[in-house]
Amino acid sequence: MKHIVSGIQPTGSLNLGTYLGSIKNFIDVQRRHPEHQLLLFIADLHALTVPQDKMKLRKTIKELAALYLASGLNQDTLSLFIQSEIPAHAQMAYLLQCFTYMGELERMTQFKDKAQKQTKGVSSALFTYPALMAGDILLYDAQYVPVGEDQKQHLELTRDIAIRLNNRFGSMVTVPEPLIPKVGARIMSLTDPTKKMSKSDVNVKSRVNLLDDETLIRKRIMSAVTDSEDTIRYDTKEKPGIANLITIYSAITGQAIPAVEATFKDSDYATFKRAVADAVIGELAPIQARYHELKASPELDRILDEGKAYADRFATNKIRKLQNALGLGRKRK
Ligand code: ATP
Ligand code: LTN
Repeated sequence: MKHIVSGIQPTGSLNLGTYLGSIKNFIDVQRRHPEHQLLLFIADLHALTVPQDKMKLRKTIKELAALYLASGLNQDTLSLFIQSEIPAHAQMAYLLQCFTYMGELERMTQFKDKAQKQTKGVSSALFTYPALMAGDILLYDAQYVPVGEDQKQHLELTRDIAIRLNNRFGSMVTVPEPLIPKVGARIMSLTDPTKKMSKSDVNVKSRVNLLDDETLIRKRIMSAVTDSEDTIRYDTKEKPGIANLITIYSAITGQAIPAVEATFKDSDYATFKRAVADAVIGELAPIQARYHELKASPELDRILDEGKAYADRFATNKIRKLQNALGLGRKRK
């Protein structure tokens, strides 16, 4: 079975930006590669590289798993699991650190950005994060790795490490290819449409969270920052607020941007915003219903157990193969 692997960090509530930019992309990747198994995991070990609150972390892990499932991923070709439940991830991270150079890690821009934001000291795990991520991917011989543009550098390092292992030990791992959405919908903040919609924005009015109720979604969209021109056209420079609402509407309905402009050319902003709110509510309502159903049933744990069993078997074999090649311990089958 060929594998596609990706991880998501359990560090906050999912919002419309992550849904349209990331979850929808996974669904699309599954549709384009029906012969591959998608191994999707909640990257809780990655989350631990910066301080986390125990109760919040535990809640977010389950919430994320249920939301991803509720969003319409095809379960026939999906293994969903929790990273820390597979010991091979931490083992592989250590082994790969022995094949990753300081200079390579020092070049990682995400480390530099995240390290700067830490007020109480920077953990060494934040520095070695890319080796953990490389392990996540190489453990499963992933052929493709769907990620956002921000993860491109980590993927390049993963490929370098894979090639290094193969040069040293023969064919040890598959060299993965990133799948980066080309024109992925970039959803902007509702209060400052020049910034992306983000879960770490202190202003809660800047986003729609996937679990917000209908009244709140309507309120957020109706009060989204726009301009005073009162014509609906796509212009990210002059009219970033309206352009963002057009992008949201287009991403949800599947209508191309010019078609959205044409539909609303005679509408005022209030009418257009009502239509965007209706589209968002219509998209999220079935996801929320399924989410609550999953959270209340044993199905979620069953799915996570199945995902864990599939991943664990594959990953344990790979670790053993690498340990044997390295001369660690006693030779094992
Ligand atoms: P943070 O606030 O910590 O930067 P975030 O809200 O940007 O977090 P991430 O967890 O970094 O969310 O993003 C997960 C994935 O979702 C990434 O692949 C990213 O490209 C995508 N994504 C996040 N926000 C948006 C957005 N506003 N529009 C499109 N895609 C997004
Ligand atoms: N670093 C990624 C999450 C992540 C991941 C992975 C993605 C961890 N391990 C393996 C793809 C493959 C992020 O912050 N978005």
